[in-house]
Amino acid sequence: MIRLAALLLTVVFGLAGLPVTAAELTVTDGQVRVPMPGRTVTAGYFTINNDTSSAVKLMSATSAAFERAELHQHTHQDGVMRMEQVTHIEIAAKASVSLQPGGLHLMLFNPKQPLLAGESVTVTLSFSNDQQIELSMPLTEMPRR
Ligand SMILES: [Cu+2]
Repeated sequence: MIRLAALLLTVVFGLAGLPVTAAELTVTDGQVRVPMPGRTVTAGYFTINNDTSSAVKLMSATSAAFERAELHQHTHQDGVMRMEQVTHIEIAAKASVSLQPGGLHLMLFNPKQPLLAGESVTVTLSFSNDQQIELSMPLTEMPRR
């Protein structure tokens, strides 16, 4: 009976679009930048929330909209901003990691289709616990300076 009530609660929260408060891995605030004109590389950003009691690693990402996707980190070296590929991104138990401009990001190479602001692309994230999360990420314009 308790289990049924919990299940019903989950369904109700799910329908209402509110976060389901189960111990799990979730990804929020996903977005992919529209590439600058003439560029074939762009970046994606999102936040991984690890509500489980173990550390989890994001191992890789794929998107049917791009030829290749890599996990990258920005670094400052001698005053120059560089970026390098990382093998994984670890999210500690009960912690969140945000991929954001100037930090960790998803690097996306060679779009296979025109990318227009307002549309979205699907990205699949693979984690070390064998979980895969598929996300629809909206395409957003690069903020103007
Ligand atoms: Cu990069």
